[in-house]
Amino acid sequence: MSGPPPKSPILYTFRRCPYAMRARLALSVAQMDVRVREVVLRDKPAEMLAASPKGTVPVLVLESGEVIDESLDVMRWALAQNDPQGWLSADAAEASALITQNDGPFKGALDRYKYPNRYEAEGIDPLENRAAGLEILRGLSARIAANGGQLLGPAPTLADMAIFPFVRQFAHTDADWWNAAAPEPVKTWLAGHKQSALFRTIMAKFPQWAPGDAEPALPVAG
Ligand SMILES: N[C@@H](CCC(=O)N[C@@H](CS)C(=O)NCC(=O)O)C(=O)O
Repeated sequence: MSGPPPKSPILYTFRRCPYAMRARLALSVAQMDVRVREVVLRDKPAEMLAASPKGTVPVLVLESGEVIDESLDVMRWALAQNDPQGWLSADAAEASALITQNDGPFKGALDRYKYPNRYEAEGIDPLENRAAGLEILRGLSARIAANGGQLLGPAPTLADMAIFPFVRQFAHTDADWWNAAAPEPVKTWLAGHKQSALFRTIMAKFPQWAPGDAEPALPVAG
């Protein structure tokens, strides 16, 4: 990275990005002192690209200059220091399997359902992709019902927090269809996360950051 290391970790984030949301959820619950640089994806700051040339959010730049530019790594970095709600208490292999399914097949179906024009060359059918996504959600829903409310038990853990921002996007693509077609357990699970104080906290709005601007602190839970 260029320039002197920051005094507090700096988070390059985009409010509506589900990967950035999961990072902010963990940083906030862990009460990390992080400064926010809100990014517009079509106008990424040179400082962010210097720290992480791959150009995706979230990017966390630590005081040491170390850069963490994968959302799950940001979550694990925060929770390794402070995990007040026990998000790391569930079986790590089970959590990884669910997150891999989310970030792979579910995200693939979500994008093709939500943004079919981006995949015109593939000749895809958005509704087939919606059906594929729903099939995955039926599996999550059965787990939620069997485990007492969350994916890996009665209380939320890493998998829930890493996955629900993507299910939220899927649900919002056509809210009427979601309300009619989604299984109740996954609907209730999503509604609970969307209404939580933690989620509201991390959805605070910030203006696009530019060099020289003040850097607001990431709002922390509680
Ligand atoms: N594997 C990355 C994926 C992050 C990602 O793809 N973020 C999207 C926004 S939701 C992005 O920054 N895309 C770059 C762009 O649209 O220019 C992670 O987990 O952090």
